[in-house]
Amino acid sequence: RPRLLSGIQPTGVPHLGNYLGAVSHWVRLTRQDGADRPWSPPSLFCVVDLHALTACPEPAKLRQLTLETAASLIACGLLDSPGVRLFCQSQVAGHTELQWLLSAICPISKLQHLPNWREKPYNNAAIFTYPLLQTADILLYRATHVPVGEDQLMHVELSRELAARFNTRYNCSMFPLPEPLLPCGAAAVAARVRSLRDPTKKMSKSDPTAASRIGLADSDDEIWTKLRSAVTDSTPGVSYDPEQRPGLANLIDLLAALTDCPPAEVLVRHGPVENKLALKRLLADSLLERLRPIRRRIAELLAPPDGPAEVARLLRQGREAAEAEAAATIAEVRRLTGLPPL
Ligand code: AQP
Repeated sequence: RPRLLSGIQPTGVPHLGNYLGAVSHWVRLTRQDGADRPWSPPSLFCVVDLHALTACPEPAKLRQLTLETAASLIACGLLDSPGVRLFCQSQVAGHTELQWLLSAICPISKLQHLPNWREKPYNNAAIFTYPLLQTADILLYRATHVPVGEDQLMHVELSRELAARFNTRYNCSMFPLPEPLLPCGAAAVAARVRSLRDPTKKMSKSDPTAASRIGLADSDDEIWTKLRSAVTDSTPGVSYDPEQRPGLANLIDLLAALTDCPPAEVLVRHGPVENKLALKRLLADSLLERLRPIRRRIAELLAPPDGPAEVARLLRQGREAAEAEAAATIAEVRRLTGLPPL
């Protein structure tokens, strides 16, 4: 039966790319109700703290960001629909066990072909093998659909290949082949939100330049300062041309995704947009309207005396649901592979 699963790394406060490319899509998908809701509960979302270890974070920083990431997802409304659960990856033991079993059937060349380990500035074995952990994250819950941004497509493809390989090797139909779900409709442009400082790169939590991204907890002033200085080009006026004017197209794409309007029409609908500053002002208005309630809710969830107790409670509830699913998969996988039961 269809099952949704996705995750986010606590490597920084989630940014507009994470929000438009992933989290708001998760919220939309889990809100499909009545006869239209295809998902078998629980729909699972996790803060993938084991993945974040590849960047060797300070322990206190990792603890804080795990909490802030969870609070950000809750503030975006992720847990507002029944049957949705959020948990912390490292608190469910099956992820690493399944990763090991999958590493035993994965050819080394499959990992060598993935670009990330060459692009990241870290030198550790986990940066090479983490796509296997990502596959385990998905297969542990026998997820069928994985809503992600464009940068994750190759990793979901690996999980399809390994699911098929496992099924063939052990002559079973243990794992469904998971499918990626990219944002669609007007939001499709948000599958790859670009850096505000360098439109050839994606917006990223780990970019050392804070002005390259808009964080979900940024203040009004921070948002406006970053937007005002967003890199565009020296051609006068405003037009939508992703090839020739990628910086400007990124801003138009953001406005399109926020206002649910195709990018080619957004300048007409909001027009006339006479110059780049006017476009940035329009975008700032839409962004602030969308992000202010989220920022307020994040602060409430993290501020004592009530939170982070509420965040911890919701993570506990999610962990219980995830553990039940994970235990069933691990028991079956141990049987199939010839390992004794736990
Ligand atoms: N720029 C982006 N545009 C659209 N979607 C994005 N995602 C990430 N960046 C963009 C999507 O957000 C989800 C969670 O991502 P992640 O935290 O697991 O890791 P990531 O993809 O590596 O994101 P970052 O922000 O770039 O983190 P760092 O800097 O730590 O590597 C995923 O679905 C992703 O596609």
